Amino acid sequence: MNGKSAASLANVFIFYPPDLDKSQMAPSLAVINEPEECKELVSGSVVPQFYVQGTRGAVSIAIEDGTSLYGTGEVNGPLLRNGKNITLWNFGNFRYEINEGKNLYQSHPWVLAVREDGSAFGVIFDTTWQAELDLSNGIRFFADGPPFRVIIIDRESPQEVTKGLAQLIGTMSLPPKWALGFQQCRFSYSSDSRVREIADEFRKRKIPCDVIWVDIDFMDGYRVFTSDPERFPDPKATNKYLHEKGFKAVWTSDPGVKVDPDYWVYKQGTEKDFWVKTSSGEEYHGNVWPGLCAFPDFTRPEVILWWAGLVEGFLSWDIDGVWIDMNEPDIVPFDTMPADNRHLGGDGLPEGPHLQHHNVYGMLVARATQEGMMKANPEKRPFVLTRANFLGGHRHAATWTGDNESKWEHLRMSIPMSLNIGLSGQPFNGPDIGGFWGEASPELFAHWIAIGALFPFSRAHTAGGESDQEPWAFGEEVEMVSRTAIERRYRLLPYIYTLFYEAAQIGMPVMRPVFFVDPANLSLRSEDQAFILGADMLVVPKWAEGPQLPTGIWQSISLVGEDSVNDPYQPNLLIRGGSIIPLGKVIQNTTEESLDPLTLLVCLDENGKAEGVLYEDAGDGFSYLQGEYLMTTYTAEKEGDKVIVKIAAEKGDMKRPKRTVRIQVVMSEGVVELIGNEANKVIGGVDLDGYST
Ligand code: NBV
Repeated sequence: MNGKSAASLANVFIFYPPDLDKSQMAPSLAVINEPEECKELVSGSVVPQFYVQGTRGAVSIAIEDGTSLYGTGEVNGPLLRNGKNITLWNFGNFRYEINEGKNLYQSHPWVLAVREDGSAFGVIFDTTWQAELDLSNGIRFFADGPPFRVIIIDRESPQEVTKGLAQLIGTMSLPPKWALGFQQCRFSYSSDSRVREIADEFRKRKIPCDVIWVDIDFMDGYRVFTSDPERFPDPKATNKYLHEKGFKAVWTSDPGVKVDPDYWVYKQGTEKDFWVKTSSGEEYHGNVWPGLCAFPDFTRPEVILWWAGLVEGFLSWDIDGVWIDMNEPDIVPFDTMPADNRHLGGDGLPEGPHLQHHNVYGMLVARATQEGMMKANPEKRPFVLTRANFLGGHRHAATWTGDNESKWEHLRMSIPMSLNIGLSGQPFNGPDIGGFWGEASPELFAHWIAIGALFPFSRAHTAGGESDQEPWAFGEEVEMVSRTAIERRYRLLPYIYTLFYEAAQIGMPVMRPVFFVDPANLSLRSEDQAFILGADMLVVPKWAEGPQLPTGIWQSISLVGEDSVNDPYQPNLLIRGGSIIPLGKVIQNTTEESLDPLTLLVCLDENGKAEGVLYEDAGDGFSYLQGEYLMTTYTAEKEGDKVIVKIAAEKGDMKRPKRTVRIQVVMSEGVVELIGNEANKVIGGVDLDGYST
């Protein structure tokens, strides 16, 4: 899927402005599979109008009445983007407040438009320059740079457009399974002993958790890739301790390198002349955590290679994942480097001002980091988390939505934010659970973790100086709520992992808007309190006010003994009629065996049928690419009083594990269970005698 090649893609059209000299066009950093140029337009398809507004290249696209707009990347506000105006200029916008929150940490020059009849089109504005997207009157886009091309995908549904986007910009690679577990962070666990304490608490209290994060205070004077000799004297030993307890460790890094002639990273970068320069050719310095910093020019391939080498060294501490922060780049206070700073480029990427390369700076740091991880551990799937990114950057890293605040408004907003990021090509994302700035009340934290445990990326975090936000920090009741929420996630992991496989294959988001169930149903178009996980599980938060829910059969389910309908905190989880959802058992982390027993949760449609898929593999490494996986399609069908559950299809070379299979048929009257056996194609027949279904 990922790789430059001319591809003939259904209903994808490229438009070039008349004054664009294609030979001068910078290679696209977003689009990696070049579609063939379309010579003839299909009648009725969308045609962009190019024009110049002042010094800016501009495009406008008219939309029919009743068209709903989405995507546009990481943005605040509601799911529906009609009427919104955003700036594409990556920005360390803590609390999402500065510039009225019009630009956040990432830029996605992409709009998904769903017409009244449920058909859809998507638009890529293929430029990296600072830009503005105005959705107040159709779709208008203005870039502070040369003319740029526009790519339009016009298909029968938003799902097909989303897949088309992935055909052009590539898909994420399959993450290691542990990265889908629950994760705990804070700014900062200040010492090796505090990290160990946190890990011990999770295990002692039996709250499942896969990852402990180590934030900037481990560094020696905030010098990236160093550790403080007092507080973290032996990072390898810290990680060994975590590994022995079944945790993975993610440590942070920043692109700003302290200007210090005695610091090896700064010395190397200076000797090699790798720093970004000012317009007059001097080494540019800006203030970040360590004080004055120099910034690697990541537009240069040799700088990417050098940084990848540094990351490789960093991983010799036995780090499992790398977190990249401040890579907009964020320069304190509230700024970035001057727009006329120079980047040298290379490998086809043109030399140019920061105004041109700013929006991809963070993405290039992510790319270098991912390459470094691959160099260090070629046999493992890399896990990188980045704050800044650009359309297509999901190929290099997962993301979180930056510095939110512990307030209701941001808990509510986290859902449309994550949905729109998912609709912009990045399936692996989520907010800081509990909120970063400020103190969450026990009530707010309980609600936040109850929903946050169901996001694709699920990590609790908080800012320096704020009170603790671990699941037990708010007393017994919230601890219980947290445990239930996280246990629910762990039971759902086989389903979530299967969704990630789908995302890696065809680019479907893991967390999807409710309107995906029925794109022609206009009443669902602005629903952004409830969402669906994959296609089969509806998630309705307890605080949702008048949510617009899809019609059809949806049955509430209980995963760990909770009452999904009446629990005051846990969102109501509903399974779609016609689907089979695979569940594991509650485990404390993903190093434990989860699929014996395997539970198949079956909910029949009005014709008495259901179908679902389970994807399994080693959970890490690349043997799955050689066929070492097992993908099973299960079907269920009502025959007389019995529901017959079968293996309808299987793919992959992995041997089917011997395990117990619990079939649970969910009906309005309750759940009927049968223990089945995968030794035969028919796993079991559940007797529904006495139930009406
Ligand atoms: O590294 C410290 C923090 C980090 O915890 C947070 O998640 C980032 O968004 N970082 C920002 C830098 C300082 C924020 C005040």
